[in-house]
Amino acid sequence: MTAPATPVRRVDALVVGAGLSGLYMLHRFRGLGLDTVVLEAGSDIGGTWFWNRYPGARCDVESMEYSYSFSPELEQDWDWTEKYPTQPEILRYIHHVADRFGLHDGVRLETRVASAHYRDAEGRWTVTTEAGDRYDTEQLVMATGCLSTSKLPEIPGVERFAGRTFHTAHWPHEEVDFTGRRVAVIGTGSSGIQAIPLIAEQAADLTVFQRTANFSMPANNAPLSEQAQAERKRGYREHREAARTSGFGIPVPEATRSALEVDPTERHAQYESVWGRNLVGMLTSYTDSIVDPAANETAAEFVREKIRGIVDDPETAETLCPRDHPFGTKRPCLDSGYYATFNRETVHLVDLKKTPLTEITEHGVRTSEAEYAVDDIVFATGFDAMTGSLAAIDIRGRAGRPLADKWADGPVTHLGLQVAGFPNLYMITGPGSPSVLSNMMVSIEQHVDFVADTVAHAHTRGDTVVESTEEAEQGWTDHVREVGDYTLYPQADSWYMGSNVPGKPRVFMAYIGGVGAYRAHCEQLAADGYPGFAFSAR
Ligand code: NA7
Repeated sequence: MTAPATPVRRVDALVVGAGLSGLYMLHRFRGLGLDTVVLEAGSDIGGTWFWNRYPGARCDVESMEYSYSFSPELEQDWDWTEKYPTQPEILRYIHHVADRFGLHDGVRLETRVASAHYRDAEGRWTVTTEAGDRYDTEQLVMATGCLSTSKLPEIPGVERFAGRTFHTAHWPHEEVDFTGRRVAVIGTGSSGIQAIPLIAEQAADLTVFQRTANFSMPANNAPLSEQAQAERKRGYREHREAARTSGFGIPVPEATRSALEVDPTERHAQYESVWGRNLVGMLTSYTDSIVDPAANETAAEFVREKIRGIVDDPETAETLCPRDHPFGTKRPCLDSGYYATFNRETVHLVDLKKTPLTEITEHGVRTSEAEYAVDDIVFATGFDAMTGSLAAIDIRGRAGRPLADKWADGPVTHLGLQVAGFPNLYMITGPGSPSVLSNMMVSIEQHVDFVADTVAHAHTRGDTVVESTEEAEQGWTDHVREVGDYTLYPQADSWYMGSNVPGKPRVFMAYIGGVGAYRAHCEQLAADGYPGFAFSAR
């Protein structure tokens, strides 16, 4: 006797991921009357903010900017407590939103999607979970996040280590105590830079293994005063509009001059005025900050001076000074006491550029020069960014073509939203959209709204299938590359370029044309009847 096949559940729309984008997509699709299910691998909603619970985990966009704008009542009712929100506070906010808009019952937790196959004849997708459940859906939205598939260092021995290991992106739910322990942290991106000062407060001894020195600016985080909050709330609508039309999704004054045409004293004063206040301002102080190496170097050297001013030991300070990539071309960080942590006697820095990691041993971490005995290892080694979570699912479009095959040389997309040959498949903040080069909330809402509006438009026409054309996709992919090549971004070995994952094609995966220009382009397409999209009925 064969086991009966799992019944297929037929829905209008299936969303993968219950983070900030998946939940808003659910809300919008329900508003269109679509029977929608969200499948979420985690045991609770929240996406990035569910998983990344390491000490010091905090958003480096201000809380009053990093929040939904779709509901004026929501933004008036919710009170943030700090300038930059902690992970627990963002998670509480996400739960508040899910409660308020009745979203919980649309989400199936602990459900990881294994495959999604398009059925040409019917114009529908079959989605199968790892547990073997099957869904038949017209619309399929990948709200899988840009930074959700974590990576470990590519060195042998992790399983051999006798002590405790942690990855910042899979932190335990219970508190981890490092008191009295010898700890290694590998990785100095945003996660490492946020966690290191707090781990150092507890650990008996902390060794930081740095492959690339990063640029970081003090967050100067503080409680949000009632007055500041009330003031923003009074002008919230205008502020949101300014964010939507800005470059990075955070309103800043527009630069008018080259960094090289102002005298050094004035330039220094300008950097001082944004230092510790506005990270985007450091990138946008001058028209050529991110396109001209000499202009960029003025900002880079300003940060190095700050590092030398904080770190007592000159050799350690030099090791912490980034020199191998232009300022801003790897994600610059915000910190709370990161550089000063290296003034503690119990904290040591190992430069992996000089002495590379070779293996994890039973007792600790070995480099080409020495073995460091530790009790705990914290991997702050980042993610297979932008494409990792899509690659983890067996996605097949028309004629059974795998997405992996289509993207063998790097992602090609139309607007970072769709892929030709994969009808009705949408990505929220996918590669080729402003995504990680913007305030994610602004980009998420724009993408979700565009998807909902496009689906509604198709249905109004009596169509059920929307697919980007090959020409539109090629045109957009070329445009993303051209705009990227105009900047210094491709010069860095960054996760924006896929360089942190061995074997990944080296392609600049985000759109740096700005969220305002991107939004205007999308709105124009919609106003013109969606050129570059083919509509049909099944
Ligand atoms: P990141 O920014 O990718 O940082 C990962 C860090 O781990 C970075 O310093 C890496 O060095 C380092 N790393 C990665 N692999 C290795 C190996 N094999 N050996 C040594 N060091 C390694 O991830 P985060 O989690 O910190 O932050 C991700 C984003 O989340 C952040 O940008 C914000 O947008 C929020 P590398 O620089 O690759 O030389």
